Amino acid sequence: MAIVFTYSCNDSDSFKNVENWVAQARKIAVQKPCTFLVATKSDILQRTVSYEEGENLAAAYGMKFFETSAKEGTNVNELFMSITEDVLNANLIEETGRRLSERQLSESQRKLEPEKKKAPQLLPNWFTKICCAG
Ligand SMILES: Nc1nc2c(ncn2[C@@H]2O[C@H](COP(=O)(O)OP(=O)(O)OP(=O)(O)O)[C@@H](O)[C@H]2O)c(=O)[nH]1
Ligand SMILES: [Mg+2]
Repeated sequence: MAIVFTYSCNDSDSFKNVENWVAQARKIAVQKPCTFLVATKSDILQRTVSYEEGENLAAAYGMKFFETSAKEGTNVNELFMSITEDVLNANLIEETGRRLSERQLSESQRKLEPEKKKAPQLLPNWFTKICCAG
């Protein structure tokens, strides 16, 4: 799962709102998501949120940070590649963990179960009867 939090470089209110979105997301996320902080409209010169402010907030939340521009196409592909990569890796780690714990569980269950297999018979019945009788 991935969650992308966005704000506009020219809208300080949208930047301040990120905190609220993060709080909302924490309430509803069922698993640990891959999280991204994305600034939009990075081409605008009259910006009110600096690159450093965005970068610092992302670091504080442990998110990856991208400044993008839909107008100029800046970092759009990079963002989607990063999301795809992180989600695939997270799925792989989760799947591997699940398989490992399944294997460990079945191994520990096998140890708890009494030995069901009959011990191999080394000597035929007629031989034991004759030799061990009386
Ligand atoms: N300069 C610039 N303008 C953009 C960009 N993306 C969208 N806009 C403009 O922003 C206005 C709103 O467009 P939307 O498609 O709603 O884009 P948005 O990212 O949701 O932006 P807001 O609605 O303004 O928060 C339009 O006038 C778009 O042309 C961008 O990357 N750079
Ligand atoms: Mg819009």
